[in-house]
Amino acid sequence: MGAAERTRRGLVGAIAGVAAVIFGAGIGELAAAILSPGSSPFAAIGSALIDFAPPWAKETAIGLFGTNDKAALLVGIAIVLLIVAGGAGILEQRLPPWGRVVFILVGIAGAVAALTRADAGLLSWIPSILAGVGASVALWMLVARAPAPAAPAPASRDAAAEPSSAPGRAPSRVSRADDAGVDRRRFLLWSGGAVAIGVFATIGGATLRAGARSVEAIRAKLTLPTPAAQAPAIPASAELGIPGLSSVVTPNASFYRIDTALIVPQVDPADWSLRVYGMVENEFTLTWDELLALPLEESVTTLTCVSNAVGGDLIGNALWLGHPIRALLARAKPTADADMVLSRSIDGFTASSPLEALTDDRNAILAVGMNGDLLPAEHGFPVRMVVPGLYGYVSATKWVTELQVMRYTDAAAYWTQRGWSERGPIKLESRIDVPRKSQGLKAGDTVIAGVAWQQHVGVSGVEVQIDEGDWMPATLATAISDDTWVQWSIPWTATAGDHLLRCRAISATGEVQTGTLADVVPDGATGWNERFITVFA
Ligand SMILES: Nc1nc2c(c(=O)[nH]1)N[C@H]1C(S)=C(S)[C@@H](COP(=O)(O)O)O[C@H]1N2
Ligand SMILES: [Mo]
Repeated sequence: MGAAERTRRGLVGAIAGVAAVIFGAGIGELAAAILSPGSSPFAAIGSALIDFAPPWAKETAIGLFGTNDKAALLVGIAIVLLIVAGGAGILEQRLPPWGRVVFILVGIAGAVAALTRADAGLLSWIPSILAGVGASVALWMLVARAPAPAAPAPASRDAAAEPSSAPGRAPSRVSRADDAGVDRRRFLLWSGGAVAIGVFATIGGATLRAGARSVEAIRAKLTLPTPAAQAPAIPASAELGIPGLSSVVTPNASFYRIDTALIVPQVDPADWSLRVYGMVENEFTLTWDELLALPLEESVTTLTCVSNAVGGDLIGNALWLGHPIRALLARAKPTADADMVLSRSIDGFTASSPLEALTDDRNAILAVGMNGDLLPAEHGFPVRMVVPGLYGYVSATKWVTELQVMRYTDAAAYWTQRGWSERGPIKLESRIDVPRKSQGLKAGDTVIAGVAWQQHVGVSGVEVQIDEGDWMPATLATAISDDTWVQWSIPWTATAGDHLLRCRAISATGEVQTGTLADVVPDGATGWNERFITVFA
């Protein structure tokens, strides 16, 4: 076989492989939409990749799984799959049936991944297996229709040598070159057909799934229950109103989102329940209606992600509505030797919170409302936890369905298994928000402003340093409470040239924010936020 012929055969194999995989993936997505949304072969593989992320990805992993990273992950999986598909097609042409075997193996891998999901149903393996089998049958059919090599010279062939009365086949009067053209067109037609079916099946699946988003419709029809206890009105002086400064309450639409869920869990409140069990005298289960019948209290609490780097934006402040978890635990009666509550989400995520933080006088709540609305789906609808003073990964379980009272020595939560600390009290931090840009500031009177926080401890002051000079006290806005961040500002007469701005907070207990840099792993970053800025004349 010449080099040109080898390339041609390779190309044909690759086309067959890619078309077969698009066909199979489409069948899989459609089957998943019908059977169970979580079992999409794509989502199953993506979720498994998230859970089994290798150590080098761990470092920033909690911060990584924001919204954009999930899209990037899916695109990445698609690209890898297409490359594997092309390779398998080439393999199938050279060494049948090994290309088909590759597809079956990928399908099995997807099925295993789907079955390992916490929300896996009995049928979760079916879509991936259908996808694998579908792709392999398509590959087999396409390769069987691969165009024959073009003959070097049509004239060298003797038409009479062809069996002139082969059953079902008219005596060949066309030249071999024309035959090749017909072959090629037929192959491309079949390949195109496979791709078209795959694309239509994918679109069909997506449409079905969108229709099945009935949970969103259910959510839209619900109204937030009236609070038994309202939060005190937020003082006007809590908001400095400086352009570019983060607003003291973060709107839901711009609230940071961090979780490991590739597909946002769709939980119908009617199906929701919370099981409180483990080392308790009185195990019980709470339904949505039972929860709403309990007194719901408003509170304002700032949530922070342990992956928030110094100066980062994985922090937000909201008005929550929920029932105190300490009341539920009082009803459950933990035994004396318990020291931890493992909260579990419907998708298998777990967080380990100190029993004490959920039973002391702080506002640890089972929240149903966020900023006057029901929880948005991506923030945990219908029910999540909010605990002042603890990073989200050890406390803020969204789509929460279980509270298991236990001991730290008996279990490790999701991120603890991945190298993060088992406990995560929030560290004292502060951030410069304005001046925002590192370029473009004009010399003259301006303002430096930002936010500072150490939830449940509180902030008593913020200091700012310009060009390594003396630390100068900034003015604090009124803090909503010790459980929230506080805005701060300081006037600055900016002179032309390059400047270095720093800020540090002082806690309510007198602790000065350390300048020692610590990475986000294993229990949160420390260090001063610095801003380099060029001021123009
Ligand atoms: N079910 C579930 N809950 C979760 C997580 C998760 O991955 N799954 N991530 C936690 C982390 S690390 C953080 S910082 C907060 C973020 O909450 P938000 O997305 O509402 O801002 O949710 C927590 N709750
Ligand atoms: Mo987090």
